[in-house]
Amino acid sequence: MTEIPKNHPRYESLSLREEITRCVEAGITSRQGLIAHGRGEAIDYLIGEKSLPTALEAEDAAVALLLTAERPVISVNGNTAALAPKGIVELAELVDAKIEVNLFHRTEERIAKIKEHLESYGARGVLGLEPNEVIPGLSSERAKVSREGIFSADTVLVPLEDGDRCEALVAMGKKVIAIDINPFSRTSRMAHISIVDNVIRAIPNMIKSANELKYTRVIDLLFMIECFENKKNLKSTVEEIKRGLDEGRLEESQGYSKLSIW
Ligand code: PTJ
Repeated sequence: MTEIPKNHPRYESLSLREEITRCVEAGITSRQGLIAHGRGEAIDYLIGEKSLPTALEAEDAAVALLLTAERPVISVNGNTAALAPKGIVELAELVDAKIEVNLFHRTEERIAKIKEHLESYGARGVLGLEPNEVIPGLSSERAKVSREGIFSADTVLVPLEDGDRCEALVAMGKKVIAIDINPFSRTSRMAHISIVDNVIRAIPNMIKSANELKYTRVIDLLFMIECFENKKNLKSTVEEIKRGLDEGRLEESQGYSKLSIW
């Protein structure tokens, strides 16, 4: 592990790299997960490494959907387990969702390690080790799911997903909430609610929102869901990113405001 000086301007980002690398070494995250993380970092850099107003809106709608769902499930992969284990457990408790480990680069050993990792943060009844159903029309290992979890869920939260499973879950008639920093990904295009935010901010934002919305009347939650338009939200997100680049907010967020980099 490299010791990152606390006063380094990129402290948080570099610390996350250390954590995800540690999780690869611990057998929690896949090596491919590092590549996915790098792609996420690059897009987050363009976004200015903060939650856009459109992301906050999507996060609230997503929480409303989870709170009104009958059988909500949070799907966890190796990257999410590394970046937001504590938050996932807390959110699952708040919205009364099951947690299921579901991997693209699936090995039983890694599922067991992720389960154990989540349990160390207080998770109970984590599913995924003994899949007994298959998502129709999906040829990857992600198709293997448990009957009492993802297979029978009415709403699934999928952080850092690949588009294929998102599409297959939608085809099964489920409501899908994606957390994907890439507004152009197939996942973002396919999901019912796409949260274009870094999972490290999205989960704490959703916890805050769940604490605020948990006493809201169901009819008001349903109205919030009804008012949310995913395509419109994605379009506004892309416009906001472009505006941020034009107005130089990116340089400011990176501490470059006094430099002319173009
Ligand atoms: O643990 P496994 O075996 O299930 O594998 C997980 C990965 C992430 C390796 C696998 O699902 C994969 O290859 O995913 P993709 O196709 O690279 O898609 C991941 C998406 O998540 C991309 O659109 C990334 O931009 C996005 N992403 C990466 N890091 C973050 C992120 N989105 C939100 N927060 C991040 N920190």
